[in-house]
Amino acid sequence: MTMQTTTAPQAPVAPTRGRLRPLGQQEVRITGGFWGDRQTVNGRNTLAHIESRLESEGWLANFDRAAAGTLPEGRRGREFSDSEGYKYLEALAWEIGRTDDADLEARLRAVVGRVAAAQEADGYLNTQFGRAGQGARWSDLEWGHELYCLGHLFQAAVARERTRPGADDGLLRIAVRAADLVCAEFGPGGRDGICGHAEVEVGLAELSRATGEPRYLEQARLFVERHGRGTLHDIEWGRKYFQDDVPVRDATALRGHAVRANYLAAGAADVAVDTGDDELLGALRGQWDRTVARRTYITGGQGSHHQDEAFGEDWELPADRAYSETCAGVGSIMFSWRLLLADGDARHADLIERTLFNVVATSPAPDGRSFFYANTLHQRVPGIPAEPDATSPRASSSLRAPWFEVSCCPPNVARTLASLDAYVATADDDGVQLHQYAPSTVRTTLADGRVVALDVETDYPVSGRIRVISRADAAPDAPWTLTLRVPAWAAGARLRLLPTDGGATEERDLPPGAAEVRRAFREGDVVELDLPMAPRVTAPDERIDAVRGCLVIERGPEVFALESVDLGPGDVDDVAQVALAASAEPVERDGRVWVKVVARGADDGGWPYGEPGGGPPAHASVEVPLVAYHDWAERGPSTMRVWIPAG
Ligand code: FUB
Ligand code: ZN
Repeated sequence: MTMQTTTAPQAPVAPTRGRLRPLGQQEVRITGGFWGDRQTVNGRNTLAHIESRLESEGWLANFDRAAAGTLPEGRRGREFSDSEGYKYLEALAWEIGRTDDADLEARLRAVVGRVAAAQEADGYLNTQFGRAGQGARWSDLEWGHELYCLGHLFQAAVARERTRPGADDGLLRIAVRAADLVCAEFGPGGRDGICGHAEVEVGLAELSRATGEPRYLEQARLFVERHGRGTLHDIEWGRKYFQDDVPVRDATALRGHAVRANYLAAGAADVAVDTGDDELLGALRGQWDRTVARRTYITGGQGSHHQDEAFGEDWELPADRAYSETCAGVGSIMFSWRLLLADGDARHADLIERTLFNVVATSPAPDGRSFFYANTLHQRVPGIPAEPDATSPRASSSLRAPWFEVSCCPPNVARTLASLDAYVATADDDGVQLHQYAPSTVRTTLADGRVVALDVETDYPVSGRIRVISRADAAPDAPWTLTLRVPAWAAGARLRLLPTDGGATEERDLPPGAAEVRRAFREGDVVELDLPMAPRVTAPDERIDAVRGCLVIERGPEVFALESVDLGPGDVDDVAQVALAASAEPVERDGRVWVKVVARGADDGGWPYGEPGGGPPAHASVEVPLVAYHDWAERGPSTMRVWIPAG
């Protein structure tokens, strides 16, 4: 902990202390490429799509009914539907910060006005509870989601305040009034309870940072500390579903519902950092380590159980039953980002990259109007396309769907993409760190006044060449340090320094981790990073029983999959019939990754067990193209597998 934040960055997370200082939208901009394209689609299509579904489902109208005093009659949606409106507001706030779009500004103000009208005189805000004919306020902490919804409201208000400080739309005022009520109800001497779905913790902690109100941080701390004391009822999946089984500081891994677990860990990290609770922070680091080592899919996805949307036990990572909810990926990024800011450890940025490319990027269709909720790693039967106007039952859609009865994932993707600039780079007292590679600009001033201006040019992950160009002269006696993340998969990375004054080029090999270049950068100096992008074969730890004997092809940060639309036509049209050929070195050709596979006919034997090495005879090997996992299911219904049996 070396640094005190001075001015709030336009970023979702602004800890008061930490190894790294986040840089916000005013200092870092993604200017195009893989992520820039997705941000554009998000801003142009996804936000409008979300609003139109919030309207057609009646979830925004719930606020109008609350204001008119007619609830509960006509209330639509699940008990947590208010939160989707708040996540939408958060996404709008970041997108307005990014683009200054007048139409989005008007939409945000209109929705905020409807939310404001629904707030009660004492600050209470929820359309599902508290009126005649509804459950009493705070009467169902296990499932009611009242505090969860407010956590999302607080994050939306923080996004607005950080991007448009002092805006007169009233969103921050709504949040503060609700937060004051939460502190009065659940503070010292109040109700000794927690929400069955963590989220209020992370919202309160950030609202405290944004407003300077210490009571909100203290309330977040109380909620974190109350977990694990069994204040919630036991349920069929046990209290670990709510993380109410073990105190946060005593837990050794994330467990239970995967979104809840990650949101709680993120909030606990905020509390630990801002209160100087190193014991708690240490416990969270340990939980992150074990969760990543034993409970995370190769995509970065988390959650192996459909029934309770939960983590499995260590090594329980079945590909065909992967739940890997998109929201759990977002939550994992939230948790990892907070540890990265606290510690500066590149492993946290590695997981963020893996999860961004293989969970967050996988969820939305290219047009940004349909989404994966669960992200299976093995589709055994072709999915059924959802009707454009359909509302799919939660996660049961096997293809992307435009909306869900539980539609937490689409607005979660939207707010993540709209705020993504803030996850690219950070600063410390001696320089700037690049964590994610995208065409981008970085302009910031270090604590002592040294100016850093960088342009990042890259087509990553198409190639692994990243060029960082200095756009400012440092005084000769004022060097600073540029730190570049070398991902753990990037064995053989090389760095080249090309000084603008024609001085000698320096070149060196880089081990994975953080690579530093320290110098008095001159305008025009170039640092070139070359990450090896040849496709590679990855094997699982043998303790992951479900995929023992299978391999994955990866290339850079992207996981690849075999999709049936790339097989056949012929008698081999299903990924179940295919194994990697013994000499399955992947190659790259025509912009695609290819592997040799051997296929077996579809005929069954009478009994699928027998001598080791038996089974139906294999055909001659053929070469097939793979698809980046984030692009699968874009060419019609198909079967798909990420883990392919080794032949
Ligand atoms: O309970 C609110 C959200 O709905 C959760 O985060 C998701 O897993 C889904 O169940
Ligand atoms: Zn979700």
